[in-house]
Amino acid sequence: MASLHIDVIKALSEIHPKPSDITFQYGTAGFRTLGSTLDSVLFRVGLLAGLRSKKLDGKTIGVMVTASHNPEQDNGVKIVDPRGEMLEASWEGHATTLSNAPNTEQFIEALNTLIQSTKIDLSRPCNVVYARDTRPSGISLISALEDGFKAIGCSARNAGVTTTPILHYLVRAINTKGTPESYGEDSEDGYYRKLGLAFKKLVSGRPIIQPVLIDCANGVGALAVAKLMEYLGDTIPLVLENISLSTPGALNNACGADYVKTMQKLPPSLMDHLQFGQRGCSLDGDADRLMYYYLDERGQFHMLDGDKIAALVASFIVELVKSSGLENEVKVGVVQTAYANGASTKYLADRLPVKCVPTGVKHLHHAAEHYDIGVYFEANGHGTVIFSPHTQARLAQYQPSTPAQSTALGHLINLTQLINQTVGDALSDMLLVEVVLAHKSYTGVEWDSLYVDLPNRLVKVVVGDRNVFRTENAERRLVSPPGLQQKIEGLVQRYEGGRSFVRPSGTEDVVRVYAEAVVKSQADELAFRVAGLVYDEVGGDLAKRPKEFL
Ligand code: NG1
Ligand code: ZN
Repeated sequence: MASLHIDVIKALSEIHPKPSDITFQYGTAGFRTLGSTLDSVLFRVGLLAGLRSKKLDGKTIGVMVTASHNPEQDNGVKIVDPRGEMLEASWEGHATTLSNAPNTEQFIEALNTLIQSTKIDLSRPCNVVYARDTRPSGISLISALEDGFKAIGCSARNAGVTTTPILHYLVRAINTKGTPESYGEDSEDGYYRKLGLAFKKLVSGRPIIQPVLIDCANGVGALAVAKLMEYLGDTIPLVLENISLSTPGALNNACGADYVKTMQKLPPSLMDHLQFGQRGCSLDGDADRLMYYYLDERGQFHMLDGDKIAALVASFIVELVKSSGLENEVKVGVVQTAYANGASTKYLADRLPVKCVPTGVKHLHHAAEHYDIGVYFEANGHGTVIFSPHTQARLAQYQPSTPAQSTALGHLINLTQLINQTVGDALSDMLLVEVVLAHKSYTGVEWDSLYVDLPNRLVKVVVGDRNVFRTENAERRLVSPPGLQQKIEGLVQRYEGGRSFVRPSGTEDVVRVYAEAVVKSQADELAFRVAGLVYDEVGGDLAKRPKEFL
């Protein structure tokens, strides 16, 4: 029976000591906190990824170093399972345990416990592929990670500086190479080629696409979109903004998808760049979120968020399935979270099955797998479409009986190639949106008018311990602290079209409060009053109570 190389692990672990005053947690988006505190975590994740690969008989595991839409000084790391999905939930706990072992000795003990409890055969090979976004702290964090790979002795492929979705793509492509399920060439170029080719086929014969402005959030998306453009030819003119990768502090600062969604306005840097009526979109720092928008002729800002993308894309796919003659056997469904705008849920539920799940991509992804074609989007712009293996096989062998059916079938097959089915992908989603708009001859205006968003407001409340807030019913009701839910409902009743819910964040030490109402000022007021209830509940200091929490 092979065993760990204790001497090697010891020596390397001593170079990456755990800070004594920090407790780490592998949350919904992996580990995420100040980049300067993460050295030991990265080293340990290196070993954990190696063990995960051994456990899965040498399948390639992905490791992505990023803190997505968070400020530049933050960083993070998450592990990607062999099919390109998020790490299996039961291993999140193992990651947390390993990261918190106070010293080398106890870290090795924790490793041994993990190996025994999960029955890992150390003689198996291990393979990983890893990448980082453009954060300056990523450079040294990557070398800590590489020390972890060295300590466990795994073969590691460096995918360099790239987007999160490209890393997910690579993981699936490597693991399916040479099999009937082959996902594509296992290289970054292979990814661009696959998307570019599918896009060209899908827009061929459609009217010329007007230039789209892309806010790259001063992040890695700027590099990726520039490369993608080489494979798109002249099919779609893209104008890149916020591409300063070397300006300190610029990443996600007053730009990017999270800024647009939270502030519900145009990033100031785009003010004189976006023409009236022109479509613009914002990526986040690792290019897995996408928010669209346009300015109308009065200069008013219209946001087209993840819910609007879901509505556009799901309706289009339903139409294609129908036109191809497959509507009785291929069922399309949508997955959302409680943050989905109530108007979007109504629009979608009138047309197809809609499921609501707790926040976090893994919940959405897994629920979407239950449909033949599952469309999932978070309101913040993270989402994708997944086609079940059975559906893909059916599309491949189906014999259409009319030319119209054949055209629709061709489009569906091309969509399976255009869409990054492993995870939400801003680049792939942007091309998908443009395909649908081109097919429907929609501008932003027609797309926006599919339904009218209910005014809404999202606020956060800083509390001592967010774990006292527990929820049920896909996070739409609080079960703890006792009595608080009734108070919230009492308030909600007083607002026309009122809806509000409270849940602890999975990525920050805060409680989030969401509210909707028919009128914007009422949505704001409801959010702040519920936030006030939350604040009072946790015994917040009245003197420090934010004054807007009425
Ligand atoms: P938390 O912090 O749990 O609300 C946020 C987003 C999620 C998801 C994760 C991962 C909102 C309200 N929440 O989670 O949807 O994207 O970050 O990045 O947008
Ligand atoms: Zn992101």
